Amino acid sequence: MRLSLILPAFCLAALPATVQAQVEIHTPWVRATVPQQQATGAFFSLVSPVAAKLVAARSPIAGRVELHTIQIQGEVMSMRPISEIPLPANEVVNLAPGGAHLMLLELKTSLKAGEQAPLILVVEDEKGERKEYPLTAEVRPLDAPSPTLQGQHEHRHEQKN
Ligand SMILES: [Cu+2]
Repeated sequence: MRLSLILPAFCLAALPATVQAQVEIHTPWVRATVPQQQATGAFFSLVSPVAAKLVAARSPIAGRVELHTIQIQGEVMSMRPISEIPLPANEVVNLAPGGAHLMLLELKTSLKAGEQAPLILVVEDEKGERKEYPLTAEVRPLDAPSPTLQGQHEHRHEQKN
């Protein structure tokens, strides 16, 4: 008998790891820059079918890319590099303004809204195996609101970077 696999329309579909351990990456975008700006943030949502972690990223348009988290102390918000971002199995992990994000540093070009920016994400599973995910992120205006996935509530803090 043939089993039919019905996938929900949204992206929380969990396929067995043996069949498909592909991390889904949704709505990748980077914030546009002004001339001379050296750094900008990259944002997206991730869903991994198995427990994994985002451990690195790189881009041909940036000298280096860091994983950042936001710390808020009183009125002051600051960014701090972190070594990894956990991806619990089948959970939507949002990298969004005001929270964890990628920081593209030492930019080699300015980014205008509507352009495309290449990014490569490196995800490591629990066995320590790494897989790379090349993607293309849309450059959005400096004041772009962050998209949310599945109507999830999101706290947003304005960030200038
Ligand atoms: Cu940052």
